[in-house]
Formats: sequence, structure tokens, C-alpha cells
Amino acid sequence: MVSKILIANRGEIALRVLRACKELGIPCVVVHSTADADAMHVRLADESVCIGPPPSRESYLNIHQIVAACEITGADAVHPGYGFLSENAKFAEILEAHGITFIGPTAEHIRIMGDKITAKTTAQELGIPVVPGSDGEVKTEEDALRTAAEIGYPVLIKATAGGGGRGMKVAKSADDLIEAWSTARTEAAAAFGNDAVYMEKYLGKPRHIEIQVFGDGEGNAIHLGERDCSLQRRHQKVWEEANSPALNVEQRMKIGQVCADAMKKLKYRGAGTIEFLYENGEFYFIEMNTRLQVEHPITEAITGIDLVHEQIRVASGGGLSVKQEDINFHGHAIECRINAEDARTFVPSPGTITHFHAPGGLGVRVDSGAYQGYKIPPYYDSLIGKLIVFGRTRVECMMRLRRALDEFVVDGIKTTLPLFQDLVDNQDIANGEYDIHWLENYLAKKPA
Ligand code: MV4
Repeated sequence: MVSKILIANRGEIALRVLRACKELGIPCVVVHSTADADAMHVRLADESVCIGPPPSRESYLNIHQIVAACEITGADAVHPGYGFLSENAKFAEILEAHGITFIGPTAEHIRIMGDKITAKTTAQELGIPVVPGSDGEVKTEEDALRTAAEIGYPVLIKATAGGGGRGMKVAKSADDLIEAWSTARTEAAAAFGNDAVYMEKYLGKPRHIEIQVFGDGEGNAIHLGERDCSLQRRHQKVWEEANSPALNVEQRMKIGQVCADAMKKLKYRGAGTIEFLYENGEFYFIEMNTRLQVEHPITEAITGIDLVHEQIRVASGGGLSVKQEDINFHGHAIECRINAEDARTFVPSPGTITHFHAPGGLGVRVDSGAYQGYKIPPYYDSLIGKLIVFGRTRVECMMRLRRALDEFVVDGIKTTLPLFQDLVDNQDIANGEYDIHWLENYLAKKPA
């Protein structure tokens, strides 16, 4: 059983994890940089330790400082949140070597999924459908040409150490294949120190649909349905919804069961997300994330299950609190990511929030550490909060979202709230008709 949890993160997710610890009656410690001394989660925590100066490398990514903070405070478990050290296998290993529980999967599973070729091979072996492509690494020009001829153009070259859209190159025909392949290798070597690349059939208009899974590490696993995260800009998700407007119950339960069965075979522990591209009724695995995700609250809204409680239970050896047959999917949820950015240019807008009013009422949840007078530091990502709205139907959810957006006030800085005011009134969005390129096309066409 874990007796004291150290939260190795900041912002809204640190607050989210803190709330779960408080509900479970588990004492918690937060660590923070000098730039975050006035953060909400630091104020609310039982204990806090300053671990370094503003740059992440010297604070939130500083493993030695975090381990030292555990030893000083007697914390016997670490929740990494998302980003930072959440998918760092070395960090998980170092904690375990110090007798500290990492609230997440094993270092081995983090490592498997962190290498995209190994992840895809593993997924395929576990019975998950994958995008047609090369059998592992594409090492030579001949390899590249032969594989592309087999799967058909256009093809996409991806870096095995990449992920999240970094280091991808499209080749429309054999004429641009060699250049795409060699550029991808050179860029991968420079960006990740690993020049291994692989090839996939390029899907033109897919949706991004991800399945939430959970395992107890002993061979029991469940799925919690999907999230549609197609609305994104430059690989940053903007709006997520559960369920996906594109799936029916049979499709949901079928792909969900495939994922849960795969996690049983893997003996996966903790929360995970299996990412798919979805096109013409077919799912194609692309990556797996071995952490809690930003958009997890929409899954909580439609299942009623607290994912952070579940992570802590599983890490404590208490197993999952629910069986698959007890999980019901009800209603619809949408999350809007509120960033401190200009809603048109997406240029970051740090500074002091002069006035802050979060919406409320039935079906409205705001996860944010922001408050009136809070000064957003310029050193970290610009997510300042998430608006999560639930309704019995998608239509009810959208009506409630429109009302919640009207109530939301954040003055003194620029935010992405105006973008959501536009999206909630858009006909394609109302119809649920969008793919991964929809938002970028919309922003390119939008009049000034
Ligand atoms: C693809 C693809 C089309 N075909 N793979 C981008 C992020 C990384 N997770 C995988 N990505 C893509 N992989 C094949 N075979 C298109 C994308 C892609 C994308 C995927 C999900 C969400 C947004 C995206 C935006 C551009 C490209």
C-alpha cells in the first residue's frame, strides 16, 4: 500500500492528482520550480518542496532532485502526471531501485511503447490491427522501394524514436521516395539520436480515435471506450470527445475488447491509451501512450470511473475496482483545452490573469489551477485549464458547452476561448463530421 504520494508535475494535472490523493486520504507532497511557488496545487498540498529554477531540465525533469524530495519527505510513491517524466523508463527504474513506487506501467512496457517500431510489432503480435507497412526498420533504398511498391503509394516514413507527429515524411510516388527516406533518416538522427525509420501506407482522411485501457499488471485488463481526438493543430489536441461521433456501440465494444485482450496478454499495469487512425470503418494502430492523458476527464464523465483513483489502487496492489461487464457508457462529453494563447495565431500569451470566473452548473467541470491574480509563467506549455462538459446526448452536451463558454471569463491574457465559441456554432462540428485535417483547413480559410 502506498502511504504518501509525491506529485512530480505542475499545473492542472498536479491539482487533478492532488484532489484524488485527498479523496483517498493519502498524504501528498508536491515538488515545484521557483517559477511555480504561487501555483494553486502548491498552496493546497500538505507539503511542498522547491526542486530548482524555472527551466524544466533543472526542475521537473531533474530525477535526482525528485528522488531526494521523496527521501526528505518520506514519500513512497510518485505520480508523474503527463509529459515531463511520465514516459521515462529510466525514471521508473531509478524510483523502483530506491524502493519508491512509480504510479504507472513497468519500465519494460514504457520502453517497448517508446520505440515506435517495437510498439507496432508488439501490438500486431497481441492481435491489434496495424497500418500496412514495412516489417520493422527500412534500412536501405532497395528496402524502401520494394516495401512502397508492395503497399502502394502514397507512403509515410516515420522515425522509430519519434511519435506525436515528429519526424514524418510523405512520399507520393517512387520519384520522391528516396529523398523522403534519406531526409527522414537524417532528421531522425539529428532530433532523436536514432536514425531508424519505418514505412506505412499513408491514410489521407482518417480520424484519430484512441482507446482507454487499464490493467492490474497480473493479467486482468479492461477498456473504457474511446475518445475522438481528431480536432488538433500541429499535433496539439484542441477539442476531444467521448464517444466518437463516428462509432456505434458494436464498433466500440469490438475494438475495445481487442485492446483489453491485448493488455491482458501483455500483463499491462496502470492506465494506457492505444491510438488508432480510423478510416472507412477500419482501425489502424499507430502508437500507445503509457500514461494518464490530458483528455482523460471525458472518459471519466461517460463512465463515472475516476482514473486517478484507479491508478493509485493498481499501484498499491489493490487491483481494478471494476470488471468490464460493470462498465456502462452513458451520455456524451466534450473537452476544450483552454490555452494562454492567441486564438488565431496560437502565439503564447503568458502574464497575469486580472479576472477569472469559471463556469459551473450541471454537467460542467473545469480542471484548472488558474485564479484571479495568478501569473502564468512563460517557461512551460500554455495549457491553463480544461473545460469538460457532459450531456445525456451529444446535442445536450453542445448546448451546455455553448452556455459554459459564455460564462467563462479569463481577462488579462489571451486565451483560446474565442476559438471554441466559433467551433460550438459550426455546422460540421454540430454534425460530428471532421477528420484530423479539418481544424487546420478551417483555420486557414477563416476570415480575419
Ligand atoms: C499517420 C497519418 C497517416 N497515415 N500514419 C501524426 C502523429 C502520429 N501519432 C501519427 N500521425 C499520423 N500518422 C499513417 N500511416 C497521419 C498522421 C497525422 C495525424 C494523426 C493523428 C492526429 C493528427 C494528425 C495530423 C497529421 C498527421
